[in-house]
Amino acid sequence: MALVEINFDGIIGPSHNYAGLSLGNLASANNAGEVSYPRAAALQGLAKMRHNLALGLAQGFLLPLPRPNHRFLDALGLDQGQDQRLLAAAWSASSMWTANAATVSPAPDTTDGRCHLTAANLVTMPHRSQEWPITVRQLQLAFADPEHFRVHDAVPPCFGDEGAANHMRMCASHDAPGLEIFVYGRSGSAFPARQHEQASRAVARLNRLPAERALFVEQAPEAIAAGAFHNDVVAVANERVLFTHEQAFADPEGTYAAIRAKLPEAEIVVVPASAVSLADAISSYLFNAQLLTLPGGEMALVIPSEAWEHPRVRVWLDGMLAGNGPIRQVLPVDVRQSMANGGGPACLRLRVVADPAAVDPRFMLDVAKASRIEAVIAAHWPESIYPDQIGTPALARAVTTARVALLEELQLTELA
Ligand code: SUG
Repeated sequence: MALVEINFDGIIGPSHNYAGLSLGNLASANNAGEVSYPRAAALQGLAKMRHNLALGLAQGFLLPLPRPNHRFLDALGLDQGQDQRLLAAAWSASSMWTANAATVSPAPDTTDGRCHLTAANLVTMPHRSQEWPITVRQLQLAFADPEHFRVHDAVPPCFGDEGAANHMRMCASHDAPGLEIFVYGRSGSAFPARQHEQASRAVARLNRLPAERALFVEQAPEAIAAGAFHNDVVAVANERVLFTHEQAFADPEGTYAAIRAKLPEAEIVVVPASAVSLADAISSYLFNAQLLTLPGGEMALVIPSEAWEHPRVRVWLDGMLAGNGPIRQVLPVDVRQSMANGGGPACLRLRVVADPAAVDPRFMLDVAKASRIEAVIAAHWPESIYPDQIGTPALARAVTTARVALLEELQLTELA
């Protein structure tokens, strides 16, 4: 059985829009009220998946959730118009950011030798708190084989959990036992801490991680205050490499020492604030990157084009590439529609280390299937959404039909 890293990207849903719903996510707030382009957004997402396929990597996907979410509206006693923000919450395509779908502990790390996935409750933001029940149904389909996988419901809503966005796994190679780093926040600034320590600890227990394979680390409060609403906006890890901003963790030196104590081969690449400030890191999304091991063994960093075009970030990246560090390639991708809501390349994917043959093949991507999905998007995804279209029956019909067309194409109508 070959265990490899599979990236499951969220297909960007037909209701993708800019409603400014995420307090503490500066891009979401700054772009509130803009016109969105769901078709272009979804095609950008597919192009990113194709880019990974072309690198020779295993690629999967998760489907958009049904929107508008009538159950959510009914449960709040809303029919139309009384509360534009809650209405927009029921229309959000936010499940595209699958880094927040679940926390994944691969089989080599767990006491029962299965890959565990615990769905994230996402309770801090109303528009995201509705995602997990349907996400669980989808994960149960994709990872149905009980010999290889266990899917858990989200932890109770008293503790906020945002999934893999606040979780990093380090290891000698993907198929070897690893160290799982859970990064939680404490509130205190103008913005909420979306990941609670108790949630992280519960996820580690549910995922059957032995104590020696888990590390719990506090996120720097100044990072949250600067707009790092998830840790994956300021740090990313892959195998033995941690790529991090100097101000990501409350106790950076203590964190690096704890990692090295548990994983002596760890290589920690720290970007100093003097080269790239927290504000630059957050506006460019340098760290919201996919740090990938290519089939030849080299590591590549897939960054948003915004980071490549940022003058100070570019200087730092050019210096890194000219040096002798472990990250040998930088590959920019265009995910601007998602970026405008605070979602870069790393937000758009959930990493699962598993044997691709153990996954339901309907959730795995190849080039031919990418073309079929693109054809459905081109035919059915709205070209644009203006803010005043949210809540209208015409748009509700359009986005519902679009999703059903995709489920039919992929023979996944049990998710209808
Ligand atoms: O939860 N944006 C998402 C972005 C998630 C990014 N994920 C990671 N960092 N892993 C969020 O804040 C904005 C939606 C809106 O405003 O309409 C939004 O939900």
